[in-house]
Amino acid sequence: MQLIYRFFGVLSLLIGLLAAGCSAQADSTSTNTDAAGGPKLFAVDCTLNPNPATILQENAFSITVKDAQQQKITHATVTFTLSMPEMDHGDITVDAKETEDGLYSAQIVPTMVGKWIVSIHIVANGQTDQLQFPLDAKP
Ligand SMILES: [Cu+2]
Repeated sequence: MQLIYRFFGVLSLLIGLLAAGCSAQADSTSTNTDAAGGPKLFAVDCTLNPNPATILQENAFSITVKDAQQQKITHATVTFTLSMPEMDHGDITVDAKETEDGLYSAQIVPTMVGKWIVSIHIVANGQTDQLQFPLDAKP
């Protein structure tokens, strides 16, 4: 029982940290760690504008990708996949474009109000990493 409690304690702390990353001011960024808690290949700063996201319109979602030495990672292949963890109506995947060195952006369009997860898939230098960011979508 105690183990389960601890697990959820750590999990909710992690989710809290990740949520803080994307629920900060629309024009601010913050650093997030690997959701899996493992050794992180890439450090990601994430920006959502507007924040919270607005449904049925384009919202700019951007990430800066760096390595463990804080060097920007260029020429990565980055996709964002939106899903609603509490529902089962499919995923929306978009390819992010590198708009400046190490900065990858795409427009995301949540289709309904509620809690969404953006799964960020990064392939760079022969390595793959995946991070998850929760976000809220409002009318
Ligand atoms: Cu839904």
